[in-house]
Amino acid sequence: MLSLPGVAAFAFCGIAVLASSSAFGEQRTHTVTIEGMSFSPATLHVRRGDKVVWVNKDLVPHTVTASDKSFDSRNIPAGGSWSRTATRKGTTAYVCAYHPTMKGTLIVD
Ligand SMILES: [Cu+2]
Repeated sequence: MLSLPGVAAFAFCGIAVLASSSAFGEQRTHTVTIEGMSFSPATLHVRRGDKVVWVNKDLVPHTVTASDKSFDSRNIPAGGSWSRTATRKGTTAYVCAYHPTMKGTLIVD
C-alpha cells in the first residue's frame, strides 16, 4: 500500500514531462527565404511554439500576409526580415500582399 502513492507520483511526473516536451519543448527557429519573388520553402511544417523567420533577400519589399488574416507582417523591406511564433495549430495559406502570385503555406502541428 505504501508504494502506491510513489507509483502514482512517478506516473504523473512522466506524463507531465511528455506533455511539456510536445507542447512547450525546445523552441526551434525555421527560416523562410524570400528570393526571386517566391517563398522558399513554399510549404513549412513546424511545431506549435516554434519561431519562423522570413528573410527578404530580394531588392523589392514583400509581405507575409495570411489569407485568413491571422497574421500579417506588413512591409518587409529589401534586406529585412520578420518573425513570429507559431501559436495556433493548423494550416494557413499566405501570400505577399504586393505580389499575390507569391504563395506560401505554414503548417503548425
Ligand atoms: Cu512580394
